[in-house]
Amino acid sequence: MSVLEEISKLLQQGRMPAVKQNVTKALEEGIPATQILEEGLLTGMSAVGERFKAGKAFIPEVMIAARAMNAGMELLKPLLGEGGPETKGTVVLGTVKGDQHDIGKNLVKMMMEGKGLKVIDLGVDVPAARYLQAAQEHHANIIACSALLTTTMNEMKAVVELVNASALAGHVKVMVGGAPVTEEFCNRIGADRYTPDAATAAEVACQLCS
Ligand code: B1M
Repeated sequence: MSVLEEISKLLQQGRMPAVKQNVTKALEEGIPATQILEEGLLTGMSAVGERFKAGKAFIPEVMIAARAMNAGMELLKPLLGEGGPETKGTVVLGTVKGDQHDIGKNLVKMMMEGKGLKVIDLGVDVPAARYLQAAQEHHANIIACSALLTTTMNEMKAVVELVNASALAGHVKVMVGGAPVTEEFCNRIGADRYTPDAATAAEVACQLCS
């Protein structure tokens, strides 16, 4: 098994120290950082995402794998620099105003980063105007809103309305998700895409950015 396959396998097992060791080994073998990222770390994280989507992996496994990916990424970051891979796109992500739930939102972030997207995480309790401000500041392709409460999901409508009334209309897509959110709700408020889980959100975000 090549060192890149080893990294992918160890990441799927959530073995952070071993992932770090093998990333270092791969660098010592002269493998470019971008290749280690794409064929080792991101390949491993994609596989975890697929298993999660199929109900064959669970939240703790995803989080442990993401921790291993982040540890590997830390070693590569200084080498990726300007010659590094173009990010596939930029996503501004947050849990909407009034809502403190962030476990699902954090999973979405991990899956998106695992797909090579740059994620600007605004955290929880994010007012509509803040998404817009961040999207402008970071030239984002997507605003992604998570909500877990029926009382807060309407804040997503405010996000869509603000985007539509701004210069970002037509340029920035709005994605919505979270337990009470449905396809029907997404269509009703005029958001661009609803996705039911974090892995699908990451896939759709990549499609929207391409
Ligand atoms: Co609260 N809570 N909670 N809670 N909580 C729920 C959501 C609730 C369903 C429990 C219940 O009554 N059965 C209920 C909501 C009812 C409703 O409105 N329909 C509820 C309530 C009422 C409350 C409080 C109001 C309770 C109170 O204080 N009286 C309060 C609100 C605080 C606030 O936000 N202002 C509250 C507080 C909390 C805690 C702080 C204690 C804690 C949150 C901790 C944290 O997030 N850091 C908490 C928790 C943990 C839950 C439950 C138990 C679990 C939620 C969770 O993390 N699930 C939840 C009951 C339940 O769901 N069983 C509940 C795991 C997570 C991975 O799933 O976030 O759905 P989820 O994410 C999924 C998908 O939805 C999707 O991807 C993930 C899977 O891949 N997804 C997206 C999420 N965001 C997405 C975005 C996308 C795409 C997909 O695109 C952008």
